[in-house]
Amino acid sequence: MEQTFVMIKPDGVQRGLVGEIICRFEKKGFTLKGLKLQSVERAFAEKHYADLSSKPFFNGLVEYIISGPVVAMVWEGKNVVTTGRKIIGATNPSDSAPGTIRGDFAVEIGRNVIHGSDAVESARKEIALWFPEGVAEWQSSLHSWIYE
Ligand code: DAT
Ligand code: MG
Repeated sequence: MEQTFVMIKPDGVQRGLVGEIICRFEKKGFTLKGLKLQSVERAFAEKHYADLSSKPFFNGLVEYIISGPVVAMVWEGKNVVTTGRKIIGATNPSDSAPGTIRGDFAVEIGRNVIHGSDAVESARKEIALWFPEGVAEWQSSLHSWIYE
């Protein structure tokens, strides 16, 4: 089954949005496979965002990610990468639809509360980076009520 990496950024943690965000993925029917609160080092944040290292906002982005603890998660389910991105909403909260996490809880692109992998391949890389110890193996007892 497909997995994605989701991170609640330091603003989401500081603003007390952890429960609300987990709730949205849980209620959708996705399965939580990994979860930890963690402060990350600069080099680790740079590795996570390596693809953006040439962007003018890269340094600010890294400063933001290391400014406080984040909540790193792995969620599993059918099409969870694409659907997870829809639950999260557009990168710039000015464009994120109401009902999405960024649409409901963020105003600025540099404080957009949450990260979600953008493709199955990047999800695989990000899960390996953030959860080198591996994730839990379990199946929800609700599985047959969510999948036909
Ligand atoms: P996303 O987080 O939606 O996958 P991304 O991977 O393009 O977006 O960029 C990673 C983060 O970098 C994004 O969540 C916020 C920040 N960012 C992106 N574009 C930006 C810009 N033009 N100005 C400032 N920050 C930006
Ligand atoms: Mg991205």
